[in-house]
Amino acid sequence: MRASVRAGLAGIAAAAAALGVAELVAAATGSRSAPLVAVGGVVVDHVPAPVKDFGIAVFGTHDKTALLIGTGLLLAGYAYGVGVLGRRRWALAVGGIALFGAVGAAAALTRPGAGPGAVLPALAGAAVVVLVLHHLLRLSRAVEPAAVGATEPVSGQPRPAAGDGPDHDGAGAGTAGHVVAAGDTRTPYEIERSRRRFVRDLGIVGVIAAAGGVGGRLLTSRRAVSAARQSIALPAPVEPAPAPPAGVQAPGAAPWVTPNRTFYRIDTALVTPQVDPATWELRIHGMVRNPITVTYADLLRRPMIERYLTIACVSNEVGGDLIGNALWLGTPIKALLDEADPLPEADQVVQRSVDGWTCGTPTAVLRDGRDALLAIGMNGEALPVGHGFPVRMIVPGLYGYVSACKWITEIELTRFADFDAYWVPRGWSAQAPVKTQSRIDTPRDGASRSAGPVTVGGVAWATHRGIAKVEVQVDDGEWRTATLAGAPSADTWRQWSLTWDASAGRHTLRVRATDLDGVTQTSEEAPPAPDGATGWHQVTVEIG
Ligand SMILES: Nc1nc2c(c(=O)[nH]1)N[C@H]1C(S)=C(S)[C@@H](COP(=O)(O)O)O[C@H]1N2
Ligand SMILES: [Mo]
Repeated sequence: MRASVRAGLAGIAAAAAALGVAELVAAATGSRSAPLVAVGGVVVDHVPAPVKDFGIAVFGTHDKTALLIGTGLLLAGYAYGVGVLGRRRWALAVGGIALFGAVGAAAALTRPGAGPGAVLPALAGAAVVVLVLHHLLRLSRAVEPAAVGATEPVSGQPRPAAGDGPDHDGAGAGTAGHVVAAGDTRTPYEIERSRRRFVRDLGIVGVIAAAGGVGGRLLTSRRAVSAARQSIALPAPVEPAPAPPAGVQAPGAAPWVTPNRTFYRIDTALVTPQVDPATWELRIHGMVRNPITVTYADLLRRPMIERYLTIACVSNEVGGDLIGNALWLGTPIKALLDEADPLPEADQVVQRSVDGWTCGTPTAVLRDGRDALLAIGMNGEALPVGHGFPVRMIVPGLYGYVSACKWITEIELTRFADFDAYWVPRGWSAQAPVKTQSRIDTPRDGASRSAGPVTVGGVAWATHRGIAKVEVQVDDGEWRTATLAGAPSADTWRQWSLTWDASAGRHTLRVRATDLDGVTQTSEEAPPAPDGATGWHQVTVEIG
C-alpha cells in the first residue's frame, strides 16, 4: 500500500472515530447536535430554490438517506485529504481538522432550539481526530521505507512509532525519533510487523467508531420516548367518529383506512424528534388577548373527538401516494383558540415544531367549525413518533405543509403579512387548499389482463368539499360514470370502481373527479410547486 493511501485511510478512520464519539456526546446534548445531522440539517434548510422547483418540495425518507450518505462521502473525501496532508504537513492537517470542528460546531449551534452545549459533539470529534490521526500517522510512517536523503520531520509532525506501549515488539526500533535515511537498519520482518500494527489499530479505531455511533444512538431519548408512548392510555372520545358506511371499500382501490405502518411520511427532520410527553408544552401566544400554555396532561383532560380525515402532501404527483386516510383522535383546536381570544387582525396561525419547522394556517379556517384537531391518536394508537408524537395538528381540506405540524410545541397568532412559514420563502404558496384529484389503483400502469370484464378502481378526493362524481375514459371514448363508494364525511377520500369490458389491444384509462361544488378537476397539467399538482391520472394496460 502506498504511504499516501495509508495516510488517507488513517484520515478516514480518524473521522469515523470522531463521528462515533460525537454521537456519544450528542446523546447528552441532543441528537440534532451530532455534526453529520447538524450539517445535514443546515443543508436541508438551505437547498436552493431551483432544486425544489424540480418537484422536491419536502424531504421524504429517501432524500434524507441520500443526503446523509452524500454528506458522509464528502466528509470521507475531506478526511482522506487531511490524512494525506498530515503525513507531510501536520500543522496544515490540524488546521483542516479545526475547520471541520468549527463547521460542525457552528452548524449545531445554529439549529433551532440548540443550547451552548450543542458545540460539544463537534469539538469532541475534532479532538478525537487529532489524537487518532496523530497516532495512526506515526504508525504508518514506521512502515515507510526510509527514503535516501529524507528530511527530518518538522517539529510536531507525527514520527515513526517507537516503543510506546508495553506490547511494543520492536517494530521500527532502529528508526526511533527520526526518519533514518541511508543505513536503515529495519529488517523486512520488522517493517511487516509495523504494517500489521497499523492495520490492527485501523481496525480498533473502526470498532470505536461503530461502538460510539451505535451506543450514542441507543443512549438518546429514543427508548425513553417510545416507552412513554407505549404506556399512554388514550382517553375515550366524547364524540366517536361516525361509522364509515357499509361498502366504503371499493374493489381495486387502496385500503380505505391507511395503516400507520404504511402511511406516507414527509418532513424535514433528519432525525425524528423525540418529545417526552411529560415535559411537552404547547404555548398559544402572539396576537391574542389571553396567552395560554397547556401540558400533555391538560390536553388529555380536554374533550376529545374522533374523526376519519384524509391528509395529502402538496408534493404528491398526479397518481402519487403521498396521501392517506386515518382515524384521528384529538381535541378541536377551535375551542383552544377561542380561549386564547385572537385579535381580529391575526389572520394567520403559525404552528411551530420542536425542531423549528413552521407552517401557517388561516385563522378563519381553524375557527370555521371544521374538524381541525390537535391530534394525539392515530388509528387507535398514540401518534407514532414519526407522525408527530405526542401532538400534531390535522386540518381537513388543506395540504400538510400549511396545516399539519408534527411535534407541535407553539401556536403563534400573527398575520400573513408579517410572517412567512418554512416553505413560503422556498417558493410555495402561503395558502394551499387541497385540489380535487383522483387516482387509478387497479389496474396498475403497464399491467396485462385478458379480454373481458376488468375491474377498474381507485380513490378520489376533494377534502372538505367532498366528491360528487368520478368518471373514467378508455382511450378517446365517452366518459363513463364510476360507482362511488360511501364516505362518513366530505373530509375523507372516496373510493370508486367500474367494470370495463376490455377488448384486445393496448388501452389508456383516464380518471377525473368532480367535487360537490360541481367543479370538475382540470385536465391542465401542473407540477406540485407552488400549490399542488393538477392533471388527470392515466394508466396504459395491455389486453391479451
Ligand atoms: N414538524 C414538521 N411537521 C410537518 C412537516 C415537517 O417537515 N415538520 N411536514 C408537513 C408536511 S409537508 C406534510 S405533507 C405532513 C405529513 O404528515 P405525515 O408525515 O404524518 O404523513 O406533515 C407536515 N408536518
Ligand atoms: Mo407535504
